[in-house]
Amino acid sequence: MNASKEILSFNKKLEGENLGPLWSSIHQLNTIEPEAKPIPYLWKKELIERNLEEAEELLEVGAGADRRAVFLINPGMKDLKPVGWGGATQTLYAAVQAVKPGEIAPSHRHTTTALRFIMKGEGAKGRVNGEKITFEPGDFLITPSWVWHDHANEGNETVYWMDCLDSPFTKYMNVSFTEFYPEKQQKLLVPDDYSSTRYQGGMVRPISDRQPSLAPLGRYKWNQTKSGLDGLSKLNPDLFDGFAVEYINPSTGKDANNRIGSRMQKLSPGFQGKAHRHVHSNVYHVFKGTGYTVMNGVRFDWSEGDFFVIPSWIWHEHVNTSDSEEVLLFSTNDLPIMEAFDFERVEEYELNNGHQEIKEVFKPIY
Ligand code: GTQ
Repeated sequence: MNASKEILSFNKKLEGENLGPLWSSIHQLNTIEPEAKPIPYLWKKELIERNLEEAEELLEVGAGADRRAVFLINPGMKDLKPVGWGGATQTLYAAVQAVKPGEIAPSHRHTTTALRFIMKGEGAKGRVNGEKITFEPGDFLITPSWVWHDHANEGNETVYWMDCLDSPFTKYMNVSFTEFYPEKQQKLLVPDDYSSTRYQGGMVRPISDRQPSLAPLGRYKWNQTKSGLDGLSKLNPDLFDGFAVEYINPSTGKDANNRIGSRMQKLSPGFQGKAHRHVHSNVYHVFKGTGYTVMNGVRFDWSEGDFFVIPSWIWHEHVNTSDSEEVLLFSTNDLPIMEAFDFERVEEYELNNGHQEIKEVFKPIY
């Protein structure tokens, strides 16, 4: 609406009295489409590694620092305090954590929910909910809301993994509680790798789990995820995402982590995905391979170890640029939250046989 001088000064007076003029704000409140603060962005492996190495020199985990992790800040959220609400997207926090041999990241629990994808290094042992869990590259782990967790490196090399939490969401909802365990490491209550042993079959559940629980399984081994992908790869790929699987809670069939979705997807050599956009947002980690993702007409080139984000309602399509090597992408998403509130929508790109025109190439910081 074209506001007169009188209306504008009335608006100003209202705001001074902590009231809002709906006649001038209604179109910003009821937007035609989401107007996301986070933007499509990519972080190079080299940039993250260089800074983590510096942090490895600078601080010791367990003696001063609770965790050594460098998190991704979406440039569009930078003005939110503290430090962008730790947001890679509007709901998802993502980081790379490094634990050196002998270090123990002390036990705590929080309402914010978390998951990890192991990138590099052998010897990591996590304690989650009274269970000691061994994790290796390619493994996926969950530490759900309000469950004690601490991490140790009992090996000879630094271990690196991706953390993903829903902290921007819990921050926004103002529901972030944290508690510290009285000792550095929690007491073990069950045999080592207990939950993976119980769910070893993959397709059958212990009879006592007829009533579903939040986190019956703590760790998802890489070879089982790979086997799922290998099976799918004998069939036709999804036009947008290639061959993709989701990590699930084996007692409910829903997402492994109740508030964060997670996937592993394979793009066969030469795969050229079609474009679509959806309300849920994603954080991607390139586990293997090289390629690019076009987001709203900008090409983001990636290779092994890089991270990139697809915020809400951004056109995107993935391409594997190699004609011999496959691409493996690990990703997390806020689809469980979007679905819980009936927010999810998906739209396919109709023009140009489903492919965007590339107008620009993104230049990352190295
Ligand atoms: O390992 O518990 O990257 O609490 C951020 C918050 C990791 C963890 C993060 C956390 C953790």
